[in-house]
Amino acid sequence: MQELAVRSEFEYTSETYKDAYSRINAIVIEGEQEAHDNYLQMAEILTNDKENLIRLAKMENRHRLGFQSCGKNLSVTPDMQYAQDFFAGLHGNFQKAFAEEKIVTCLLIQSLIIEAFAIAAYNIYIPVADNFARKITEGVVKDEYLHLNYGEEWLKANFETAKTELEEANRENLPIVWRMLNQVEKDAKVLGMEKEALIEDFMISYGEALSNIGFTTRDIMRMSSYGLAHS
Ligand code: PL3
Ligand code: FE2
Ligand code: FE2
Repeated sequence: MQELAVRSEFEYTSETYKDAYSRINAIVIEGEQEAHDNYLQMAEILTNDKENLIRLAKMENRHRLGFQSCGKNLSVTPDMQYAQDFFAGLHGNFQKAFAEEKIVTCLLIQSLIIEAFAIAAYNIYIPVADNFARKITEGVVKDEYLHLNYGEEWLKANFETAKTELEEANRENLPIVWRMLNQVEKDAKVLGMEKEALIEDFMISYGEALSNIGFTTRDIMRMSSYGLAHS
């Protein structure tokens, strides 16, 4: 009944909590850094929309600084090497797509998959966060909806030409997300976040985005299940 209110400040300073936080905090910092870099790279391809994409990149930079201060506030040193390894799969696929100027794939990876993952993580984190981190995360998650919307709008406007590449990019990248979720499950639980809740929130944001872009319910069901069975 009072579950939300009973997390004491003591838990946030326990060694168990701080150990899990050193990885989760690093993941979020690395994710924001990569998001920043990804929007700047996309600005090089979508030159018509350059200003807008640079604006999004700057927001990601502020997010990174915010989460760095959350770690400092708990006297936690983020394990950045762990986080770089965590993102290696999506990072590699984004860089490959960028080199081939496959902007549809770049948008799917960053603006749909990574943003929906961030939205799920931040929404589930907010009710169990310490007061300092909660305020920061509440501000950040509002921006992430704008980023998801950016990808949605672009892909919706180009749906007919983007459809095949979107399906292919979904098939290659969604299984990576399920693996990332499995990898983070234990640490997330220490912070009070359940894997099922993360999956549910992710599927809602990602599925709604695919629907707004123009996919049918049938398409969305098929696309969402890629990789789930084998994760
Ligand atoms: C895009 O703007 C940012 C990308 C960040 C990706 C974050 C993924 C986080 C997955 C880890 C789940 C636990 C999150 C805890 C929240 C502080
Ligand atoms: Fe962000
Ligand atoms: Fe973002």
